[in-house]
Amino acid sequence: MTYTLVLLRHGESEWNAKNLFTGWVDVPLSEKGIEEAKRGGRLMTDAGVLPDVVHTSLLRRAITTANLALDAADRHWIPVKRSWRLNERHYGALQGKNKKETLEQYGEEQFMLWRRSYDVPPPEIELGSEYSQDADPRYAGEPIPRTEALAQVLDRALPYWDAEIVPDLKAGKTVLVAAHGNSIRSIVKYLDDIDEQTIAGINIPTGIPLLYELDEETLKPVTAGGTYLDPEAAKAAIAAVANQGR
Ligand code: DG2
Repeated sequence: MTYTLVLLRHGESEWNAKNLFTGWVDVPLSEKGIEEAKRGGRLMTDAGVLPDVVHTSLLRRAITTANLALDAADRHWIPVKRSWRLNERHYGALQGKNKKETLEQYGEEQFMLWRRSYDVPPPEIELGSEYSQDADPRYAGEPIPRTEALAQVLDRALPYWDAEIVPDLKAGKTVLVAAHGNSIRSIVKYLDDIDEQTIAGINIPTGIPLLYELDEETLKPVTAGGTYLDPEAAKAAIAAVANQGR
């Protein structure tokens, strides 16, 4: 027997479309992102993968994506759990900056270190600045970061995985996780035992469900890397994420 997990990066956001570093800034989906989210739901229906429970971040691009996808799959009624631990990685002082301009200003090496290195975080965001979250009531009392690399995302996502997601999987529920490029990369790294160098080359497309069947004993993937429900579309979209900024 296997357990079923579906990882879904939100549809394109308005800031993805504008090529801005987003992180914890709470931006909405673009029109294209809304359509991607609905299509994600139809892909789940067509594949016969119907979630019993959904876990989301606290950011509206993931929440709206989950709502639209589940509505399209006629599963809008399932229980929902949300946590900041599934938020996008905090992009520190880069939040709100244009990716192309940042690449031009700092050069390829620094740009990619900030975007994809495992443990080099961007500079910290200034408290009280336009795109910081220190006064945001949804994070009150939580140990919220001022910047994060993927390593820190994994450190805060893993306790949530163990405490909230694993029990749902073990109860035999089909679990949908609606989250973000880098919070999903951290989960993929953990599930597939991907090393720190290799994970730099793994990108997650928007709005295409990634299905994992997990071994019931080990909770490790039966098929390494899982299966995108639209593999062809995923290939093109992954390349586009990899090339952002260029
Ligand atoms: C993007 C990821 O996060 O950007 O924060 O800019 O998945 O919430 O759109 P998402 C952001 P990259 O790390 O791919 O540059």
